Amino acid sequence: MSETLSIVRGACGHDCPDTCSWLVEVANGRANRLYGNPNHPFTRGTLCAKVNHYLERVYHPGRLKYPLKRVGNKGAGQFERTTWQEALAAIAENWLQIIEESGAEAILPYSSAGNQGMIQTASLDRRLFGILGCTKLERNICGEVAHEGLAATQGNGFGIDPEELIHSRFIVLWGTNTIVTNLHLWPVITEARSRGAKIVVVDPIRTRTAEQADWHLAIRPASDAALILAMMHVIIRDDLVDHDYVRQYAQGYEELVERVRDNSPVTAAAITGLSPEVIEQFARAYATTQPAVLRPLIGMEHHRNGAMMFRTLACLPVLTGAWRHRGGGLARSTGALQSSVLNGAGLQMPECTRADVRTLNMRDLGRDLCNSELSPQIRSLCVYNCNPVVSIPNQQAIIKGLRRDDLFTVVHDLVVTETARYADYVLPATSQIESLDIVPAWGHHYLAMNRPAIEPVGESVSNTELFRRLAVALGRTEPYLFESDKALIRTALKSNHPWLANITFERLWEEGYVRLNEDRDWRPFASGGFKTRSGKAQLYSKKMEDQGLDPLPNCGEIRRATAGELQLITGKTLHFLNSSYAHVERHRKREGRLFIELNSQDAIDRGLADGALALISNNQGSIVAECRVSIRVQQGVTWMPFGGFGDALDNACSVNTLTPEEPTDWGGGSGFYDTFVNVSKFIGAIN
Ligand SMILES: Nc1nc2c(c(=O)[nH]1)N[C@H]1C(S)=C(S)[C@@H](COP(=O)(O)OP(=O)(O)OC[C@H]3O[C@@H](n4cnc5c(=O)[nH]c(N)nc54)[C@H](O)[C@@H]3O)O[C@H]1N2
Ligand SMILES: Nc1nc2c(c(=O)[nH]1)N[C@H]1C(S)=C(S)[C@@H](COP(=O)(O)OP(=O)(O)OC[C@H]3O[C@@H](n4cnc5c(=O)[nH]c(N)nc54)[C@H](O)[C@@H]3O)O[C@H]1N2
Ligand SMILES: [Mo]
Repeated sequence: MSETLSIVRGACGHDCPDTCSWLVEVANGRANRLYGNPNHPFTRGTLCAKVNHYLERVYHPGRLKYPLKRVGNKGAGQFERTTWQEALAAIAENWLQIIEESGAEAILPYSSAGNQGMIQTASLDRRLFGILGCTKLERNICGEVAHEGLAATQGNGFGIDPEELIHSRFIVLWGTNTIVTNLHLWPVITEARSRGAKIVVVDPIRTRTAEQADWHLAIRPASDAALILAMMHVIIRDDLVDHDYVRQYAQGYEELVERVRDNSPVTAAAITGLSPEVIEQFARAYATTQPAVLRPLIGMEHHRNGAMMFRTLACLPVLTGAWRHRGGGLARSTGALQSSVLNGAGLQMPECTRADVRTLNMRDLGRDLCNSELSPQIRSLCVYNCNPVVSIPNQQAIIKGLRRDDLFTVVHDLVVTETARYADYVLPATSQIESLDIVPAWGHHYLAMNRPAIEPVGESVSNTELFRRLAVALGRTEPYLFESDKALIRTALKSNHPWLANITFERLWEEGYVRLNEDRDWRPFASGGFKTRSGKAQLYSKKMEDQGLDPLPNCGEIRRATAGELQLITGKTLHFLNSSYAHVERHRKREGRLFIELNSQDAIDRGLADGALALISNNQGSIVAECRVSIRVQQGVTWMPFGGFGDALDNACSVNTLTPEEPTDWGGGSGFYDTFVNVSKFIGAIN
């Protein structure tokens, strides 16, 4: 029999800035190879340490092939196979009863960006839960705080195209570990370096990226705004201001001058742990080298004062006029920009949702599930595109809530995740090579189409298909709840934005990816154009003043450890993608046991040696991890990997056992990194 071999163009759907373009070789219905598409200008044919082995995820023995129904206790992970028909009927019956007895707000749909394809992230789900009147979810765990912080100064969260960094001469990677988390930007940066650019990293941890940089400023956590205020002090004192730019395009310069007068490098040194000389040198180098670009991602936003740090950071390129220069300014997520081009509202149809429906913040899941005073109490949870037991703060509260006998939990995922173990029904989801989508990127300006390469494995269904089936089971008849994936994609592309002109479904289908139509040399704020009410950058913000906030940039509330405690930073790892891949042996082996990195002095003070087991605890819970004495961390700060290390040490925990539901100053995010812990020798056996 002759083989039918085809190569199918697709795109990675993981929650990552790179959105790699890939090719899948399929023979007789089976994917045999998946590799990077060499033609994609940004991802250039390379995939990351995780996605290089994506087919192990697709064909993993633990992959869910049919719906499961719980037979054991919640958390025991005991399920039996059931049919789609039975599962859907049971879910619909349960939900209709809840709606009748408590109202639809007692149902909480809970999702994030586990699949960041546009229609699989947010389309039919929003329409269905909207029309039912279920509780709305504030999805602020990633990106929103940074966006809101920048918007306070700029009016929006836009920045330059990261590919434009090639033109930069001074690149500051500010709280981002590019080599691990944003791999394909690194070649752009090294190319800029070969053309003479200097690479600076501002990070409390000596990350892989910091090691590769020309200059690493090992700042104390959450003190960045103090550094930035002192930089502005130097820039103003030494008259390195672009007065012409500031006069034309900024508001509040005089007030800013007053604000930074006392924020000298000496003052900032005491807060940041950097020497006054380093701060002086950094400020002058930044202001006198053009084009200079700031590249922050997630690091700063996971602190209590996250939004204020971004608001303050955004003042720098205004003061120096860096926005004028090609490759200058600030380059953060391109997500908001891509969203503004595409027709997300057309997909989600917010008009389906009543305005008076309550909203809960995803950060507070544990607290809300355990809160019997909530009116109405959460009686059912529907989780998809997310694994909150691993990724949301206060893990033990989430688990306690999920154990409630009177909570009906449905999880749709590819495997029985840490969250799914507590579900009443677990429904099988397709992988990226089994479903259709368009995938906007938050790390560049290309829009991709992901074509399905194989049939769904087993009885798995995509998110959109799940919500069509649920709509039928619930007896809904509105045609917009049943739109096909192709129709949804056409809706997403239906926008009058010039950057989308001539970018059609057919073209994406044929070419796999298309660059948005913007001018290569697009400079969002070269000549003003800030999206604030006045059209000017807000060094002084009347809007913030009206909201009762400080109208000027400041340090925000910096939390510090009390005696004996250490500040715990948790971050992304090379072989896991957030909570994902922990079940794949290869990746698990590479990441090894859960560990904690301690500075040598902090280790000595606690009688801990390299390789010893440490007990890490605070008032929320405790966790055991292997101690690594490390030069990466400064005294007073520790680092642990975030991800599904679960039973690596037989203690079914993630670092989020220790992180509190600390809200950020504004933007609604989580102060994950303002976690303080006691670390001591672990005595006893692990059971
Ligand atoms: N302590 C600490 N906590 C953190 C962070 C940190 O740095 N430290 N980072 C935070 C950040 S930035 C983020 S973005 C979050 C990420 O947190 P999550 O969104 O929970 O993590 P992911 O692993 O990206 O995706 C979640 C799930 O989506 C599933 N999934 C993938 N594709 C599909 C699909 O098509 N359909 C369905 N139904 N499911 C699918 C995956 O299998 C996975 O189980 O974690 C946050 N939590
Ligand atoms: N391999 C891999 N890649 C990923 C992910 C993954 O899990 N694995 N996750 C994806 C997701 S969802 C996201 S959001 C991105 C995130 O991409 P990054 O933002 O690069 O992610 P992190 O590794 O959390 O890096 C944040 C850095 O900020 C530092 N930091 C912490 N606090 C402070 C502070 O107060 N000031 C400063 N200046 N720095 C600070 C941390 O030490 C860390 O090195 O990565 C994406 N890419
Ligand atoms: Mo994220």
